Amino acid sequence: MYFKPDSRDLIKLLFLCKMALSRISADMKDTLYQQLGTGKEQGKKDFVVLIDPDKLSLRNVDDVIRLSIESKVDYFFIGGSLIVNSMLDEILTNLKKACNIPVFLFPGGTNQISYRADALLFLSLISGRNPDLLIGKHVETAPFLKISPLEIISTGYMLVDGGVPTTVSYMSNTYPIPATKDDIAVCTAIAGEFLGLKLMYMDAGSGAKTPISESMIGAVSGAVNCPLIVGGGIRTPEKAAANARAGADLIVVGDAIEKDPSLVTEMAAAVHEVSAVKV
Ligand code: 1GP
Repeated sequence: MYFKPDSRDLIKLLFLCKMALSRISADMKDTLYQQLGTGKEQGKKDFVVLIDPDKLSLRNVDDVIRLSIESKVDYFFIGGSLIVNSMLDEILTNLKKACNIPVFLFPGGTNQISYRADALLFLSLISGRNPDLLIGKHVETAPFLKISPLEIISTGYMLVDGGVPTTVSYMSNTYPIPATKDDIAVCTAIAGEFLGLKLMYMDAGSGAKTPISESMIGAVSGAVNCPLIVGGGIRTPEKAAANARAGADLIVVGDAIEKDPSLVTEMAAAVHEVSAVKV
């Protein structure tokens, strides 16, 4: 007895082969975290546009997406300390339709999770002493994230005083690290890395009056091996570039771009200019 395939069997077989091949190629593709690690090793500097669905008007979202594609923005972060509208899914759908720039969720709360993004910054607020934001919310969301297609990246989140009380500081009920205390920032980052956190995010908070100093960025960057994200109150291409030169691997800007989307072009160019890898 032998098996004589008919055309339907062949189509089914081809379909199964295609599925298997796409699964293998997906497995072989670098994760976003591996991509960040390789970028850091090569001295690549990334520019990240932060989209806060509460703040950015839909008209501006389209401009920001178009300019980000043209300017070769490396990543989008999406989230906010207090999302009160329901635009998260809609903006993610628009982003994914328009381009293949990877999108990270930067959640300010457990309601800000969507499977339409690529990855999620699993934030532990290590500058604060609020147990809910160190481990509590993580336990609540863990079972959902475990079965999600999102790449989960554990991230030490360090709030640094930016000269004005920020929404994130108020909502998290924590004090930021004082702006001039580089040593506290360094010890916090080292402890976070010892705990196994894979990224560090130093944030002066959205709309900070004073962005994080280059001295603190340099000190933290010299003390940990993991990729370093810096954001909060960056308003000029010069400051974005200075942060990259000081040791930040990813520079995040939200507020200034919400006010003037055309800034994306200059900011991305300024950060990429510092990069050892030409973009
Ligand atoms: C805030 O780091 C981000 O969490 C970006 O800050 O909105 O001030 O650019 P801005």
